[in-house]
Amino acid sequence: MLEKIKSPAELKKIEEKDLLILCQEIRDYIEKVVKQNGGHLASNLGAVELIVAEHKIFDSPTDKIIFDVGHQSYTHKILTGRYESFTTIRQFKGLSGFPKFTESEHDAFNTGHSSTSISAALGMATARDLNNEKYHIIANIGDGALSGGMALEALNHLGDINKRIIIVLNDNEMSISGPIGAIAKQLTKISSGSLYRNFKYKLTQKLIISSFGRLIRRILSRIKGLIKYMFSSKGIFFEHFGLTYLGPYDGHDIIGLEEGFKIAKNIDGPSLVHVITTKGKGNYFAEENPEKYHGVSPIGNNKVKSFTNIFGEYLVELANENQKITAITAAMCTGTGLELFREKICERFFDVSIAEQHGLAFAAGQAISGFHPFISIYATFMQRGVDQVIHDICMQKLPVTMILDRAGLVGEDGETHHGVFDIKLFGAIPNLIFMEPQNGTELKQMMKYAANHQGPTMIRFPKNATIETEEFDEINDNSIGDFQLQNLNNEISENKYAIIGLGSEFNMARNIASELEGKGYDLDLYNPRFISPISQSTLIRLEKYDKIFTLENHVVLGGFGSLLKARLIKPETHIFGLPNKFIEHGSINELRTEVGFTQENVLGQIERIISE
Ligand SMILES: Cc1ncc(C[n+]2csc(CCOP(=O)(O)OP(=O)(O)O)c2C)c(N)n1
Repeated sequence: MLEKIKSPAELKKIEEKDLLILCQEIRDYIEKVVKQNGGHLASNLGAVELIVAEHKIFDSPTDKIIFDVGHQSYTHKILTGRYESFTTIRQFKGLSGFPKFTESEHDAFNTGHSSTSISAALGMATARDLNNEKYHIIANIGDGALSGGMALEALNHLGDINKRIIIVLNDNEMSISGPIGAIAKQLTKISSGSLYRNFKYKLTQKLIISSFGRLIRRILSRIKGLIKYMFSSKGIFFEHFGLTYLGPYDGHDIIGLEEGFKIAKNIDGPSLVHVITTKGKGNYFAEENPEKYHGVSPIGNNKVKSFTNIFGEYLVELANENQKITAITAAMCTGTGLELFREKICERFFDVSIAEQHGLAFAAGQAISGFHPFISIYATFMQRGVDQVIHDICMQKLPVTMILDRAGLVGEDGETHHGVFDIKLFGAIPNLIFMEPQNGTELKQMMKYAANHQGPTMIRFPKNATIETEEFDEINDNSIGDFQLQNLNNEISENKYAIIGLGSEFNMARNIASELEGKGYDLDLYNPRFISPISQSTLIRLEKYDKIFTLENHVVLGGFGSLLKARLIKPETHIFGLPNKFIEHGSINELRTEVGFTQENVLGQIERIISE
């Protein structure tokens, strides 16, 4: 059935009795492709019926369907003309794992970062009304994403301007980890009420077997929906924001959902359809362990130790020694390697939910009160917290250690997730010591220094696997900002050229230096460690070179090399890294090749420059 659906118009023709089979086909297809390509499994399995029902009742692309975060939009992609190309999802030049309006007119708004959907819907609604148009705007948002500050700011604004939008709250009682916060508690109270529970799945299943049963089911759903709409006090929380609350609906009962959406369509103002779904629905393992199956890697991926693993394990060691160390995550406990901390030192572990800005100011509050928080946030999500880093942490010189995980290219998650602007944003903030380690051992040394430093520190590292080696020179107050000369033959030399490989790119720099040495060119090789500050002695030392080559896993404009170049007078500085653009998705190797940031290419260019 599925392969014949080329657009939502064809979905609308499918007979009601066949919809359950269709949903099963969608689930099987998603599982098959995600096994192969990796991707968000549990969230997508949970949203199948919800999206089918939306496309039956609304008219995309005239009606605008927005997906918050966008990681749950696979069913939408499959039903909107992308059935065949879905096998390429997350692959280089294939479909994106998130909505992209360049991919389809049915993708109303690009997403990837959380909690933007209500703001976007509200903006679109004001534009629609100014144009005297009539279409519907639907913001699909999860209970996790609803905890984000932006979503609450948007609700606050909505309560003021009362625009006609439909918020569909996909409540699976899970963010990536378990639910956090007062809103989650409020939602659980609503969904655990007897009216909803009494009317659930078994009854639904029994009534949809015959067409007469389905008719009864539809009538009951309509009556139930209207009664709740008129008399229910369940959604009082949302009603305070001026929303008409509808629900809760069983998110796996298409008939009930359709009836709910029909009621919402006729409400002349903002409404919220509360839908209860099971994350991972239909897959035993994902239902049992939705945290593990939130995002999965393709089959066959070997487990290797990553910077993230080393960070998580070593932080527990440090926190065992120092009772003032706390760990903070913004809804990314597993992704940032903090599960062990959560398990072993739970009283000093804080998940603030999807609230990066709050998390940073919260860390500042702990730090000013004598604690030393380590807050780990993916580099891309840290973009949200620029002001908190500057105003709350660095200006007050507070001892907070900020970890930027997934810095650099991340691969298949693509442009919304690459962490390639952080040095541009945080690279030269007064009072901040900003570092990038070349491997796991150096990461530990940086963390150890950071834990004892009475001021703000930041450490970026990539998604990569890494190694642990013999100890490096210890980092101490006297060596802050010093680049480390790591010449292949361990000699201090008087070469004319220097190559400086930041963090994960140090390996490439070493390989290039070694290749060039074989060709008769001598370069001094530096492991800089520090993005900011750079010590006066290092700057003086670098001034002696004719040419300097820098390498970084970050955009070239405004990155490490640019900041260094701005501080040097004599040396001709050549910067290698990523182009200053939004880089698509694909494997990291494919992307590096696409943008020309490969060892072979950089080596060729450096050789050309020094042989001129
Ligand atoms: C600003 C930001 N922080 C963190 C994330 C990572 N993230 C992706 S999905 C997700 C959980 C979303 O939970 P919910 O909205 O309930 O959707 P579910 O996956 O449960 O369907 C998180 C934290 C993000 N996308 N954006």
